[in-house]
Amino acid sequence: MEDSFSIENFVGILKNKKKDEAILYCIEYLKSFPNINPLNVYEKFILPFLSNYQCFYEEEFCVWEEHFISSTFNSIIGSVYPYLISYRKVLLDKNEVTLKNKTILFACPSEEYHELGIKIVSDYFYMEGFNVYYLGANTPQEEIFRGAKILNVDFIALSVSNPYNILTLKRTIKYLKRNINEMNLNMKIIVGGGAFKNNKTLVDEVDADFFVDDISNINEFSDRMFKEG
Ligand code: B12
Repeated sequence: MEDSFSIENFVGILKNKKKDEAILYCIEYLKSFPNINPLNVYEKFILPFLSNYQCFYEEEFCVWEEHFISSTFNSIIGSVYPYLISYRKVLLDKNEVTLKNKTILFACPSEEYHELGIKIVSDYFYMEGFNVYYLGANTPQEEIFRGAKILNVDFIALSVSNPYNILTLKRTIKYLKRNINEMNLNMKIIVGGGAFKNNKTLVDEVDADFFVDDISNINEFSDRMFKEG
């Protein structure tokens, strides 16, 4: 079947603020191509949209519009999830993916409100066969640790987009590592997010165990985590 779904159409729909239409566009795409990995919705529409996004109006920034787009994307991501569940089952049945028996908790530290990237990343790890728990934006360090301990996770994955939050990330990792060591737990910390994009030296500064800069590296990285984790 010919693919008539395009990023240009999708951008046009959002420019006109048609939330329902944008959600249905993505769902129609999945229904039209039932054999594709539903993560394609992210790669074909959401990621290219966000990486090129600039305010549709004359002002340099329009935060209200960023909020509108984010809430629309949260609905799309939620609508795609049942498709991910079914498709992962197909991949498992065909032995194209194996259950990793490893658990990852995903969160953004305090004051970090950019959560779309890490939500998307958590879905990629889910499709790689990991157990995932997604806590979302602005999560206090004490709650990240409490959740990680109760859920007995192997990895804590943290995301920071706003460079101002690097200091908080650093403090959070210090707190987590202290508690992990004191309780003799076996948990590793992964970091990623836009704040590292133009300054990779920050990775050493925050003292995480792993850094992944893009979803294109998740497949290779998840194999490594599975073996070394
Ligand atoms: C949407 C958005 C928002 C939304 C976020 C809503 C939400 N629920 O997430 C809202 C409106 C809340 C917001 C607020 C702000 N934002 Co804002 N926002 C954006 C925007 C448009 C898109 C961000 C995004 O989702 N990108 C797409 C995702 C997929 O990319 P990503 O997060 O980098 O994730 C990828 C990788 O980094 C990686 N990854 C990410 N996390 C992790 C974690 C792990 C463990 C791993 C393995 C990988 C990984 O995988 C992802 C896929 O490849 C960008 C501009 C842009 N065009 O990018 C600005 C942007 C990030 N915001 C910015 C700013 C300044 C702010 C505000 C301070 C002011 C404002 N504009 O309101 C506040 C700060 C809030 C806070 N304290 O955190 C700046 C950041 C500053 C900078 N110098 O880089 C940007 C770059 C805009 C700009 N050009 O100035 N924002």
